[in-house]
Amino acid sequence: MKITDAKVFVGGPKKNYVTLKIMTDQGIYGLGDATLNNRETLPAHYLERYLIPNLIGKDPRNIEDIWQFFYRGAYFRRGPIAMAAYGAIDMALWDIKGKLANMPVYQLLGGKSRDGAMVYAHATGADLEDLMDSIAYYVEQGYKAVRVQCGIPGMPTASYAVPEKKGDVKNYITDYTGIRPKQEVWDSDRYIRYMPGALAEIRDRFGPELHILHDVHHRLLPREAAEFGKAVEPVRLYWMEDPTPAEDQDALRLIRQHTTTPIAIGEVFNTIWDCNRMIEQELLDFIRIAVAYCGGITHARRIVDLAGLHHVRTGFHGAPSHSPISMAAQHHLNAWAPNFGVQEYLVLGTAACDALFPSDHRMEQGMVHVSDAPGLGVDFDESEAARYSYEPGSHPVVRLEDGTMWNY
Ligand code: KDG
Ligand code: MG
Repeated sequence: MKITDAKVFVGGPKKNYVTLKIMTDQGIYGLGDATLNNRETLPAHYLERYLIPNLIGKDPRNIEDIWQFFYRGAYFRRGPIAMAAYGAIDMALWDIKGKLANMPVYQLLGGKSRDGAMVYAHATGADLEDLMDSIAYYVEQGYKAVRVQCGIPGMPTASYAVPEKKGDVKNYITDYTGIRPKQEVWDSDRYIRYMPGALAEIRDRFGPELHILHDVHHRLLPREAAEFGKAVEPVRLYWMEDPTPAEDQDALRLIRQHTTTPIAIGEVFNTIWDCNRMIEQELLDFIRIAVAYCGGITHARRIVDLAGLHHVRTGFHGAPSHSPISMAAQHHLNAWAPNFGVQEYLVLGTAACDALFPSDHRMEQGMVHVSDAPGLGVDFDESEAARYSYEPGSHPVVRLEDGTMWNY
């Protein structure tokens, strides 16, 4: 069996999805997602220019060897752009293998460990009252877990994932007005003074059963994060996400020594080498990698297995930038992983997105039920894809009030 061709498509409904389609001499094709939010054309270019010419003629069943060929063969390894491109190839090859075996990918991984995988929604508000309405909306729909973010009184601008005005649903992931970023102003002190009380009010209002998650988005110093984690202990958060910038694996030790609030980290990691020390030293509770820019199913599974040895559960990244293809790859891993925790899940659920990526993965009452179709269980409609093209966008940048650059 041989790979005969592969194509890359960039675009989607209000998204720059990077979709890879690998064709074979047996008429079976596989789909992968190489979307790297706001840097979408780079993995696309890497695939088209460097990787696809080396894929043609290879046997698509040799998933491991193809992964190693690209990773070890590159010399300049790792990094989000390369790992997103390898990840798309890897997903597409698992899709092909599943179609060949006439089995859904979760069966090839070892079968189901659960019937449904718990997901969490994003609730947001310009202020606490606005956030309460947003949480209530998701709770009424049956979600068992909700991430909560709200505006901080006195903060000069809206902060991470928070709308400027009450009732606004902010597209905080990407601003499509161009590649020059908007600017947010941040003040850790105001945040640490306000947010623990707000989280306590949310717990009082929604009761003990709701899983409450909160994303600090890399904004605090280790000592501040330790103080924050300690202050929110009575709320019993499901997790405190990205308390400090992710590059420093050892920073988590100080936080850990001071608080039992669970720590989730890893949405910017690309390889096992970005997180092996923190996992082995049990400095985190949830690993947030994304199959999309972590080298695909082959490499993500290695991280999940290492995590499982150290009581670390999964909480895969699932921001709206992930296309339904990599979300499907995660649904299969979530169905299998013995150490599954929760899946971030943003309901894009628009008719346009469903038309571009038809699938029968189902989300009901805050649980995803994986499709039993062979392979990844998602298709891609090329005639729909022809309606879209790349639109430049960017994340905001963050500064302190005196102008110092800070972490988005
Ligand atoms: O592209 C960056 C976003 O994916 C990120 O800001 C979202 O932190 C995020 C999350 O937890 O979904
Ligand atoms: Mg996050």
